[in-house]
Amino acid sequence: MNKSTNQNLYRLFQSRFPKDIDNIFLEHARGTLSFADLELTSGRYAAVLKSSGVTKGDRVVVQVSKSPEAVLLYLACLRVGAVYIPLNTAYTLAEVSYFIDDAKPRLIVCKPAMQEQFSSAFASRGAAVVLTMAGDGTGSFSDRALTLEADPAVIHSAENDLAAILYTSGTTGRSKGAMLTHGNLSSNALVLHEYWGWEPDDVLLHALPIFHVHGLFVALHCALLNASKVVFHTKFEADQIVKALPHVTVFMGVPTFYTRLLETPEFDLQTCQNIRLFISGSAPLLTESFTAFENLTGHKILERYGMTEAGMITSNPYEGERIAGSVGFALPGVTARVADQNGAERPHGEVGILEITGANVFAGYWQMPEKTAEEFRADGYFITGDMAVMDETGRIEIVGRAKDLVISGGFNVYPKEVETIIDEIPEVTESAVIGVPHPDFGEAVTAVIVANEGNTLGADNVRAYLERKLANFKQPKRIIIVSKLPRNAMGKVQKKALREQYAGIFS
Ligand code: MLC
Ligand code: AMP
Repeated sequence: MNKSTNQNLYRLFQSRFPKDIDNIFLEHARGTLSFADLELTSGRYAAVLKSSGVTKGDRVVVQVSKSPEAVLLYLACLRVGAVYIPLNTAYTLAEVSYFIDDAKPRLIVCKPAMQEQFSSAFASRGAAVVLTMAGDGTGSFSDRALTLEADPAVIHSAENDLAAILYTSGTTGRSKGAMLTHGNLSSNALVLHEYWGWEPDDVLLHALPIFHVHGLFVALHCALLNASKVVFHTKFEADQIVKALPHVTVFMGVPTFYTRLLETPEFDLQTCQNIRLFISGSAPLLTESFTAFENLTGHKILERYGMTEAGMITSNPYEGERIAGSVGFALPGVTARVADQNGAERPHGEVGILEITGANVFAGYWQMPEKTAEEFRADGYFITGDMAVMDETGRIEIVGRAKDLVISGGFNVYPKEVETIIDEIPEVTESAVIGVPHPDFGEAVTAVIVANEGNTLGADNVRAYLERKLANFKQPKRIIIVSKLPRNAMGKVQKKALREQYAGIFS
């Protein structure tokens, strides 16, 4: 590729705009937004960013409700070369503070209700500006946009320039910012668009959050590359999705979306009459769900596998066989191997850790060169931390995780982070947080706690403490107080034994 050409991801989207720029891009609860609107308003938003002092490489932290305007804000950040940092809307002020300290943004965009708290908490931290954006798009950000001319520019970006930082929690309990470049995002989007056979008339139904890879990059980027219309729901509500599905051709979701659809009486063959492709990812899709879905609708859900640090890594084939329990093959441009603890390749059919290379693999963790080095092999392979088996044809199955991680409804929860906060409670001696099978969320965060001797610590006390400190989806769905935790001969808590003991509590 010619290094002098502009590798800005927004440029790529522009190159795919439809011939008729008045075609609809987003159809949402308040109306529609055309590609012409996208270009103009993201240009206005770019002008707001610039007038707020944001220049290339500056971080912009965004914690706002899902809305069409929030999508335009992301695109505006691309246009000015800012580094977009979306945060889960459930994060508490305590959690957000960590990200602000770490990322040192030039600008924060938050919900209007949070403006006062954010301004007073972060003013001293050198974040120059706090602007607001509500779920209906109003707020000081769009007020300012109304006073400015659209800036038509798309800043020149190299492949390696940062486009976004997405925070992922870590096994140490400390979040790491995965740095994603324009090149990472473009290459993955182009591959997925091709691999999943996007067709000119495709319409995407979008119900995922837009602060994670799945909803923000995978879904939106494919639609933008295809100049497709996106039917945009601000959250997943099964009854609303059932009504919308007959009018679209592509749907993407986490496994919980599919189990909830299967439980909705109105969801049937008719609902799916125009669907070309159902895609699932972010957590394992149970074979029972895959089969029940096929029996009801005739559709084999296409399961793919990915992660924040690398976007999409593997996918079941669009044209070939989609197999339940398998995540398919390494995507074109991705090389995958199953390795032992030292990075040596394991024979086909044997379990090991999945390691990958490719243009999709991130540029490292923000200001954590040592952590970054730990997660890469000397030959450049990134260690995913997922346990996998590969057969002789290259087909991959994810069979477990080497990292201590719970995935609940598609959101990652690192037990260490929850344990650290529980252990702050003076009446707690120690705790172990585990994931337990859950019919709706796949896994549910469960805390097993030992209280100090003679103490009457109750689950309610723990809950009240955690509420202030942790996002709601990280809070234990069950708190169990015990007299001691099982340990092995080395004194290490045996989480496997706990997972087995409590495996049935939600069934
Ligand atoms: C909500 N709640 C959850 C939860 N989501 N609890 C555990 N796990 C979750 N995922 C809790 C809330 O805390 C609240 O608790 C109650 O459920 C109702 O909240 P809600 O907001 O009304 O929930 P709901 O809308 O039903 O949300 C469930 C969901 C949502 C499954 C629709 O979690 C969701 O959209 N998940 C998608 C996650 C996602 O996009 N992952 C992609 C990551 S990218 P209480 O106690 O207050 O009532 C990635 C890479 C890749 O992993 O490969 O894609
Ligand atoms: P995140 O860090 O939020 O991007 O989550 C990435 C993790 O989600 C991966 O490392 C896997 O553990 C898990 N994951 C994503 N897709 C799948 C899938 N299809 N099957 C099993 N696990 C998955």
